[in-house]
Amino acid sequence: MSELIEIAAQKIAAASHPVSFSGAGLSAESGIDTFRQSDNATDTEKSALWSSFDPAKLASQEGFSADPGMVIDWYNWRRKTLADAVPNLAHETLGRQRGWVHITQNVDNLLEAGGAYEEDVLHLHGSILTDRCNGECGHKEVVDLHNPKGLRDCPQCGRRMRPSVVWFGESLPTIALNRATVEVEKADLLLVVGTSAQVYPAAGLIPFAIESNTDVIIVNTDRSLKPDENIIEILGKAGDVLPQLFKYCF
Ligand code: BJW
Repeated sequence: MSELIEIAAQKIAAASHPVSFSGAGLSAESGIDTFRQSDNATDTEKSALWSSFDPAKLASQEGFSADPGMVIDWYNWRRKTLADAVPNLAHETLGRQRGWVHITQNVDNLLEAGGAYEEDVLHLHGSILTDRCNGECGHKEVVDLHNPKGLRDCPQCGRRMRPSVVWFGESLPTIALNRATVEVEKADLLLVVGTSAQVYPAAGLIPFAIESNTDVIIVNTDRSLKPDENIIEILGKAGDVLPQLFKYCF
């Protein structure tokens, strides 16, 4: 493993257009639950969000129509956890790098809190820090994470307010997805951290990079992708592994 880390660290130090692509595992060590529990689940994953909740009921327009109060309560419970969370060593390591673009599926702000510039972070699945109108009027509100408002109507048009996140069956934000695609196309290195790579179109960025012969380094507590000769896979916690991978970058 230390040999793999050494090879990966040298590739990271030499990259001229490096891009990171992260998922829930990046924030797991900050106390934010992941979504999916693998067969070899670690302690952090044992509390995976959807081992106790049904995703279709919570992160979809159908679920919101069926029980909007439950969906808002679930998001507000997650918001209160995030309110007290602090960036972990993985966020801080990535956040300190300049010249990197960070594509993330995470709806938290821990990469930015770890030092990344807002303009360098592309949130493909939106943000839990704001609410928006579930209709078309475009009204948005910043959420007080410690004291989020419950189910309510949009003050502008009367439709329901909802979190500004991307639910199943909804389109990803066009600007972020287009820019992510361009950045991965230009990248000479893609560092994939803490994603099960099961949710599309975001997960499609990984095969896209592999097909372009971009070096791909994966950091995950569990095997998440099929072995491929263009992939270096490092098994371990992001907060342990990333500081080692960036040892030549400080
Ligand atoms: C650690 C660690 C540590 C733990 N260190 N590692 C093609 C094929 C099949 C299906 C589809 C397809 N294209 C589209 C679909 C449908 C669907 C989809 O992908 N379904 C799959 C589940 C099969 N996709 C969609 O619906 C998307 N929309 C869409 O395609 O629209 C099309 C359209 C076209 C035209 C008009 C309209 C629409 C939208 C997807 C939205 C996903 N939203 C969610 C919820 C966001 C809001 C919220 O937060 O509540 O996003 S789902 C959830 O999964 C969340 C995450 O961002 C996303 C990805 O999860 P992630 O980050 O990978 O987390 P986990 O938990 O799965 O994995 C954690 C990993 O970390 C694990 O591997 C651990 O081992 C590891 N780990 N601790 C390092 N310490």
